[in-house]
Amino acid sequence: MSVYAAVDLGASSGRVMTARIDGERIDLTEVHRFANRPVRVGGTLHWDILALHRGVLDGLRAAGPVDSIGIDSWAVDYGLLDGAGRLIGNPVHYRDGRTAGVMERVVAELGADTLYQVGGLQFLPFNTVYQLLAEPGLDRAETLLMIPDLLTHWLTGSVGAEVTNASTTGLYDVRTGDWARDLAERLGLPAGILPELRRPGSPAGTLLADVAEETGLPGTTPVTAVASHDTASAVVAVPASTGRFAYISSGTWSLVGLELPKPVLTEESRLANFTNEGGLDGTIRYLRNVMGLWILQECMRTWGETDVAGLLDAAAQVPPFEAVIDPDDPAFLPPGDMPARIAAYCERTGQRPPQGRAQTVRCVLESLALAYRRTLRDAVRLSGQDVEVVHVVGGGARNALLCRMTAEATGLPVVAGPVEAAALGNALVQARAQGVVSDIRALVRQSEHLVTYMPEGGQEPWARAEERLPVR
Ligand code: ADP
Ligand code: LRH
Repeated sequence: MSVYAAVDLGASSGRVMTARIDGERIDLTEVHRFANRPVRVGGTLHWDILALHRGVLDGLRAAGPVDSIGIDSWAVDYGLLDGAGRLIGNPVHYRDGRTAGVMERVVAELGADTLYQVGGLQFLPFNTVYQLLAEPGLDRAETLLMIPDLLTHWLTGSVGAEVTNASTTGLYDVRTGDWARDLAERLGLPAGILPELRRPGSPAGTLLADVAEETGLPGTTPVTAVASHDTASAVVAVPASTGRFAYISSGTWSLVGLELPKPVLTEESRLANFTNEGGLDGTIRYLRNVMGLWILQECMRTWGETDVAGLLDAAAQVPPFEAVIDPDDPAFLPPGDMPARIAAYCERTGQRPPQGRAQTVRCVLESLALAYRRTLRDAVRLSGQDVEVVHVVGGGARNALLCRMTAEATGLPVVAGPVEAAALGNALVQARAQGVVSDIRALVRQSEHLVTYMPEGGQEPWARAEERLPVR
């Protein structure tokens, strides 16, 4: 029996899980979960990075002795170290407004095509490259570490840039699999701060003496670079049994797309705003960021409501398609009063705003399912790869109403689970690196309880609802 600690930090919560693997099965146990609450100070929205580090240490203590540790987190955000290895400022949240206008300026200077040919990324205002151009601490910086690399550094002292997360920066060349140093220089960014790249499965050091003391673990415990972008780890654990599958990694964001052998960098793909992020073993995660359950989370925060199951039950009872929104409208990106923004969107587009909480939730879920329908259709068209099943993984796999709507809207069977896909993918990459596992997806299929939703009812009402949305 081998045991791995998977640290998985999502935008809404962090967790430390232990994964026990006997070659036939993987059993995941949550040993510690903590809220990930951003903090606004001096007008800037930050991650509470020390609280996250504290959560990692507490979780590792709760985990007990393990064969290896791996860390994954959300993408694009980073910390900068000075020449003495000290953190310069507290990492800023990708939803902070400091990048306003930066992407537009860079696109005007370099051209969208140049950027897309190199990075292959969806144009999102918070991509690391745009954040760095709005970064006051850059002139003192010696090293850029993405969030999982920073937390790994604090455990081990080692410095490196894991590739799946590096691929979300806009400074990584998706064609060569190396940093795009030329592009960095052209933008006036110091390419010297980009650390050596690490592939998932490679060693990332052993625990520092103070970390060993704090966690009660032996200092010889290895830390392994996993597919450290949480979405990459989640895709690793998609329990697909065919190559013709799509996935929706469903949490704060919905990452909707395909796994491909090579990037799609066509003009059409750029105009459809698809991303080509790096996956395990050189695969490409060809997907789009759909705003996701973030909108529901912010509605609940606004209402002071914590019972998600109760809200979903109520939403299932109200009439369909009263109002639809484009969840990717930039109005929904920053934190705030989402019910009011949904109402404003409806008024702007000549629709009657949802009249209560259940109606609002129904509107959000139907609008997400519609966005999945559009996105998957585009992904298939742009990549030429056909799809026969949609796998929903992450916390959103627990949302039966949304899974049912997704099956209807796409006309495809939806297989829901695993919920903790990112932690599973994290642990399984460690296990594979130690030779304990060979076929990751087969092991997930054997171990996890999955629920299938068949597309009942025609796609007709979805096609009509789609016509109410702006063409994009
Ligand atoms: P992240 O990694 O982005 O923090 P998660 O994968 O943890 O996100 O998913 C969180 C989401 O899962 C929540 O926003 C919520 O909508 C959904 N969720 C969690 N539990 C349930 C549940 N019991 N029923 C329906 N949805 C749920
Ligand atoms: C999901 C995620 C997504 C990124 C976003 C910033 O947690 O990593 O893949 O685009 O956060």
